[in-house]
Amino acid sequence: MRARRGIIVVLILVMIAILSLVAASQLFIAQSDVAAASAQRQGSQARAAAMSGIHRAMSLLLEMPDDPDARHDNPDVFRHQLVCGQDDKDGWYFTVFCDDLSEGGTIRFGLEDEAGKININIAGKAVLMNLPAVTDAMADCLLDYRGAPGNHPNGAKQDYYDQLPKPYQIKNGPLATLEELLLVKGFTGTVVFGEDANRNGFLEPNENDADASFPPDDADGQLNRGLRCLATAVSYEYNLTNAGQPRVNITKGDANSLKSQLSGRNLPDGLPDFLAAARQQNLAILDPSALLGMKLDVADPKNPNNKTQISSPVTAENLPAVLDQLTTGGFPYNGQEVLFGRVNINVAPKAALMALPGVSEEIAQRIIDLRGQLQPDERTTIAWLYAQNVVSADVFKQVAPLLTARSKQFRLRSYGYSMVSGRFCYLEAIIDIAEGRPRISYLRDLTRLGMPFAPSLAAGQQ
Ligand SMILES: [Ca+2]
Ligand SMILES: [Ca+2]
Ligand SMILES: [Ca+2]
Repeated sequence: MRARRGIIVVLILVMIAILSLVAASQLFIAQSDVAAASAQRQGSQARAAAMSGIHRAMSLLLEMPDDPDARHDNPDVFRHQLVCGQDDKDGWYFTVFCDDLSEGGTIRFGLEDEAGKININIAGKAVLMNLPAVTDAMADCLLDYRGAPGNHPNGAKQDYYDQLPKPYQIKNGPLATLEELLLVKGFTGTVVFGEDANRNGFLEPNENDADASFPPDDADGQLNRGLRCLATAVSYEYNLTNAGQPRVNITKGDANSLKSQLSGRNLPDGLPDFLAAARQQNLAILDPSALLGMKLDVADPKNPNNKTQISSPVTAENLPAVLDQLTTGGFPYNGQEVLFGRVNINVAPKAALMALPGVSEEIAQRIIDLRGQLQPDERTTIAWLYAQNVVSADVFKQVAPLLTARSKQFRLRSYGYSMVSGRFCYLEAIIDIAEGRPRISYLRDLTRLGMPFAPSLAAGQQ
């Protein structure tokens, strides 16, 4: 009897032990659920904070689409901005930034103009080869990859890609993103992204230790940023005047219809007659800049053997109106015309300017020095490049077809964070304002690259 009672006591004790174990583990599960929910909430808050940075950039572009100074480095709008909460203890912040390409620069608090870069879908071989680390063979491979016409002796056709361990089709068309360059033979991660593995604009120890750790680098104490800040796949604009009117195509229609289209366009006296005469002769004018100093032999209608020479009335003074109003055509799109990949002379960094034909380092530097002194209305066309004697008429005519004075797409990185939790979100976006209203045309989560920099640096506390 006593033995039975003893067994019952032991059984009861075992049951109690099991029940308390179950209770403890339930409690543990409940606690982990709370922790997971909190982490998830903080992750969503970090993402919401980073998205707020992108939306701040969109509203600035809506208000000031044509003010490069307002968007390029504006810490009051983009640096350590409180999104929700009260202060450093419970607040969520964003910082919007991009690379500062000036000598010794790290980051600036603003946006990058995609039109300030060389467009990899438009650039010819010579321009591509002027980009850092792009060889003759790499330029040929890119031309082959995008299906550019012509013979590219050092390129790679589909058969090369068919023999890769994981074969893929080449695009035979424009690349959608800069990252797509990584699919082109020769364009390695180092060429495209340089040494900046975490894409934060700062040189970290692993980015300056040669091959001791990823990424590969040259340990020279300088951050090579690769093509990322100099090349783009997404720059375009509608072929419109600054007032938003379609430009007049001087290579289309007969002489009379051209003349009637040109009336009321505020063009120099005599230019409609000159263009009508050129049209009558079916003269190929490749770009409105060609009208600078152009001469034309015109036959006397009564005596066709008697020819007189007429001169284009386009000069440095009236060049802005000529370039704003006239075109030699764009790419048809949605019932309008689009110009792809023109480089914005008002914002392009030095290395992008130097990739253009006829632009030496000295000229690139002069462009940069001078554009900071121009009035906003002088920057509305590219005419200042010639009117201010930065380049000769010959160089201007060579380079003008590749240039614009506008930007319509902007790249930025937005970092959302709290000062205490250690949670963060790191996004990269492209905002497109070509249609007027800003829209996000590209969004990529870079959070896996790690924290771009400590929140205290964004806050200016170190
Ligand atoms: Ca870095
Ligand atoms: Ca390294
Ligand atoms: Ca280096």
